[in-house]
Amino acid sequence: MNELPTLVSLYYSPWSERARWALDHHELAYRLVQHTPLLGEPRLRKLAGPRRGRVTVPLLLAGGEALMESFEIARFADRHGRAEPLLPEALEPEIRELNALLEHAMEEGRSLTTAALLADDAALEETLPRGVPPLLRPLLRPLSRLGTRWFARKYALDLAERAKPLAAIAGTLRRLREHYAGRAYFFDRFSYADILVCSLLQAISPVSDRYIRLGPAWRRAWTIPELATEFRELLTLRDELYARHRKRRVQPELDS
Ligand SMILES: N[C@@H](CCC(=O)N[C@@H](CS)C(=O)NCC(=O)O)C(=O)O
Repeated sequence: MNELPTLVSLYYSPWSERARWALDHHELAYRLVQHTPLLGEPRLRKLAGPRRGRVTVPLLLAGGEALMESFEIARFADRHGRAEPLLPEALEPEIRELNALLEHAMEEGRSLTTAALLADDAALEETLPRGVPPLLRPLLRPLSRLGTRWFARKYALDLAERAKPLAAIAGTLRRLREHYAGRAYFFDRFSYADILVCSLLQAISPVSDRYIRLGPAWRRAWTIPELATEFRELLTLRDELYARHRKRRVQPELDS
C-alpha cells in the first residue's frame, strides 16, 4: 500500500466504531473522513464508486478498492496489521455467522435510537456538528430533524414500533450473556466477536465519552434503562474490553 487508506466514518455509529477499532487494534495509520447523513450522501455515493443500492459507512478506500462492510474492513486490518488477528482463520466462519446474527438486532437498535433522537429536541441539537455555537443550535434543530427523518427513510425504519425491537435486542443479548457466562472474551482470547458484541451494546447504553463522544441528552436518549439493568454484566464486560483493548488511533491529525 503506497497511499494511506481513507476511512469514511460516522463517529457515533457502532458500525463505524467496529472499523476504527479494527484498524486501531493493528495500529494502522489512516485518514479519517467524517460522514454526515443526508448532506454527505452525494460524496459518499461518489466515493463508493459505481454500485447499486444503498451506500453506507464505514467505507474504506485503499489501494484502489472501496470496502463497504465493517467485516471486510476488519479482514483488511488483519491482512495489513501485525497485532494478534481479530479474525483468526479457524474462527472466521463462526465470527461471520455472529456478524449476521447480530445484524438483525443492530438494525432494531437503529430504529430505537433514531426514534429516541426524534423525540428529544436537546438530543437532536447535540447531533449537530461540533463547531456549531450553542446559541445557533436551537435554530438549526429543524435541519437536524430533517436529516434524521431522511435517515429513517433511507433505512426504512419503523419508528412507531417499540416492543418488537426491544424484544429482539433482549433475546440476542440473553444468548450472548449465556455464551459469555462470566468469561472475559467470546472465545478464549480477544477477537472481532467481542467488538461485534460491544457495538450492539451501544444501542442500550452508550460507551463512555472517552471513546465515542455524545452529549448528555443524546446519551440519555440512547439509554434503555430496563435493558441496561438486565444486561449490566455485559455492559461491565464491554467497559473492560474497551479499557483493555481499545487502542488510540495513530496519526489522528490526518482527520478531514
Ligand atoms: N453492513 C454494513 C452496515 C453499515 C451501516 O448500516 N451503516 C450506517 C450506520 S448508521 C450508515 O452508513 N449510516 C449513515 C448514512 O446512511 O448516511 C456494515 O457492517 O458496515
